Amino acid sequence: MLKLFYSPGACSLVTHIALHEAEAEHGAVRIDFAAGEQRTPDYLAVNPHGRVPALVTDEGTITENLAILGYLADRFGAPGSVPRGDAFKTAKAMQMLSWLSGTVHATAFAALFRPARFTADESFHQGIKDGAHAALTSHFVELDDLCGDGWLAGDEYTAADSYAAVFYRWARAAKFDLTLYPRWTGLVSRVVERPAVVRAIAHEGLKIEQFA
Ligand SMILES: N[C@@H](CCC(=O)N[C@@H](CS)C(=O)NCC(=O)O)C(=O)O
Repeated sequence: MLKLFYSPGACSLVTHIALHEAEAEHGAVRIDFAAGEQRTPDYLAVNPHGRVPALVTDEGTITENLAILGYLADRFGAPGSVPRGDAFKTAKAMQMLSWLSGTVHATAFAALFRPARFTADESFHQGIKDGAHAALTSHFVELDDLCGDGWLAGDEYTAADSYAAVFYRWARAAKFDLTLYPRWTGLVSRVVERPAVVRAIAHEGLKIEQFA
């Protein structure tokens, strides 16, 4: 059986949602960041990078959200991961996911929440956070522009939409003014109406109101 290692509300929620969308039988193991469980020898044996998500399969362990989403798409072909069967649709979903994961998450959010990843010199941390705040503000304007009445990557619901919902909760926690982004807000309300999303959020002990 598949086993997902996750931390509540972290980017692993994107893969957790995709597992629920696929109705894939799976177990879920919570990693408590506050207790430093991501850095224990037991967890580093699962993911040497000390990050979530990690998905344990019968064939071995897969790390990195985008790799796990591709695996779920190939195995289950359900909405909520990456579209399959149309090369252009796949590429557009991957384009969006790569931007969300590689730029918005790995540079801007990481700099805001984890400036120590960029320098150990604490005297630079506030400057890094200020730069991250400005970068995120510009990313959010772009994200809002990309949101229409449907989904982010073409006409199908994909993991890009659930990633955008995860970011929305982070942005709220970081006290960004979300009223500036009505189209993004609308997208997130459509995402959190989905039964699979409701189940994944409840499983992680989170509340829908944190996303709306
Ligand atoms: N590139 C990785 C990033 C994973 C990542 O950064 N996960 C964060 C949670 S959103 C994490 O595990 N952080 C642990 C830490 O900062 O100690 C992916 O897309 O899976």
